[in-house]
Amino acid sequence: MNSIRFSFDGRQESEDEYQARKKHRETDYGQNFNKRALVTGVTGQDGSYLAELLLKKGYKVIGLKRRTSTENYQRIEGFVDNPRFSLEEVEVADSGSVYSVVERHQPDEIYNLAAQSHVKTSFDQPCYTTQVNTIGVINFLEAIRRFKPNARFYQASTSEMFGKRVDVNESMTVTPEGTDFNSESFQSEETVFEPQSPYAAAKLASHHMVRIYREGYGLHASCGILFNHESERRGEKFVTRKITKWIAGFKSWAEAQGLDTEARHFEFDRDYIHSRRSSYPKLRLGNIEAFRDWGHAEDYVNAMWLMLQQNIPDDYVIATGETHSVYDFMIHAFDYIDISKEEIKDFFVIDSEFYRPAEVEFLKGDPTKAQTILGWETNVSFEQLVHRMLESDINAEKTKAKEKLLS
Ligand code: NAP
Ligand code: G4F
Repeated sequence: MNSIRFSFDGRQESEDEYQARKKHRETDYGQNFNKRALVTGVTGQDGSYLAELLLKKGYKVIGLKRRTSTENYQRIEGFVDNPRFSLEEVEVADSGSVYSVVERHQPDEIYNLAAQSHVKTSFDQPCYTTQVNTIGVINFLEAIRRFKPNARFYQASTSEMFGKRVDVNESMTVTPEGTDFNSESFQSEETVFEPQSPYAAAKLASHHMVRIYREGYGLHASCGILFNHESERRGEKFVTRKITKWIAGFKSWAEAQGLDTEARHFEFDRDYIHSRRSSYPKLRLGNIEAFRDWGHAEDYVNAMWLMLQQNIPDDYVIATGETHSVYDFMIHAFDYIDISKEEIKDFFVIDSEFYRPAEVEFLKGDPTKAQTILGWETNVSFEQLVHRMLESDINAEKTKAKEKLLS
């Protein structure tokens, strides 16, 4: 027989309920109950997943977003009404705005995810990219130093900082120009940085600033050197989402013609796919020979949290350790709608508009340090990532088609 106990709000509760509540209190949720986290870039891909994770763990989360003329809450609609979540407008490149939010909220943890995050855009907007991606970071480091020196800080560094560099064994760093990348090539915390874009140069400056504030002022500041991570919430201008969204749109168009997606149903010219009734623009891409180490964003935000739970701040590579070319991503994605490797060539064109003045050809991270020290691991494979993104975009197209029918 369970004895009767009273919960903190005066309700009667059984021993089982009491034990369950006690266990809950002793888990992450309970331990973090009084913790306050600031998350910049909360309306972005990573910011939205991270805020969700922190709320689940019991944090009070202050999400920071920049001012926009229209609300862009698609990624945060699942938790925007959570009583432990609040939203504030902060421009990270404006020191006054950053100082004020840190001074007022006295956060325990700050996750700085805000950035002009598109590499190609950074060639067109190098000054703006540096304002946000470098000055924005210094603003937070200064704010912490002045107003909350014991706050823990996470900076979103990137594998783009490696640029051309790969290691091929423990003792040698090489520039891979003219050499073939092979399965032995990788980047780790020890690899030399050689950024290839204004985006990467701005991020590398911040990466060094974090280290300087950590060593110089003793701040608990860590950088995650994250390799590419994607998801159903990925921005539509990044290559993976561009491909999955195009495939979903094409599938929906083909179905509306009463056809399945097999190539024999269509005629092709350079830019269009024709059915008997209408045309669909081909997928336009740049360098499909680049290799990336792609993981799922949900796994990667967990690494950010783990870094700030360590007694000693440090920098960590976060990656799957597996690399695929953009073309390989396409093969897997098109296969999902039964378009074979041999047929893909009819469905896309190479467009110089999507090439960059300088490219990062090969990324493959070695996550050993994060696995060993943080106990971090990935749960979503490359194939699952491709399928999850496609399923989500295909479902969105179905909903759109239904709404069109009803309107
Ligand atoms: P994302 O989806 O582009 O999100 C970036 C966020 O920053 C958005 O919420 C954006 O606001 C906000 N932002 C941009 N400029 C701002 C400004 N001036 N002031 C305040 N907020 C601003 O990028 P993500 O993929 O989530 O990446 C998160 C962070 O990790 C970024 O710093 C990125 O550079 C870095 N990173 C990403 C990857 C990756 O593969 N995803 C890998 C390594 C590092 P809006 O919503 O209004 O646009
Ligand atoms: O999807 P992407 O634009 O991502 P990129 O440049 O690797 O940058 C992403 O990952 C970085 C981490 O390594 C982050 F720091 C950064 O914020 C961002 O999240 O391009 C991937 C590859 C590139 O080699 C690009 O040249 O795909 C190639 N690509 C080919 N056609 C294309 C396209 N990229 C885009 N965006 N659009 C194309 O049409």
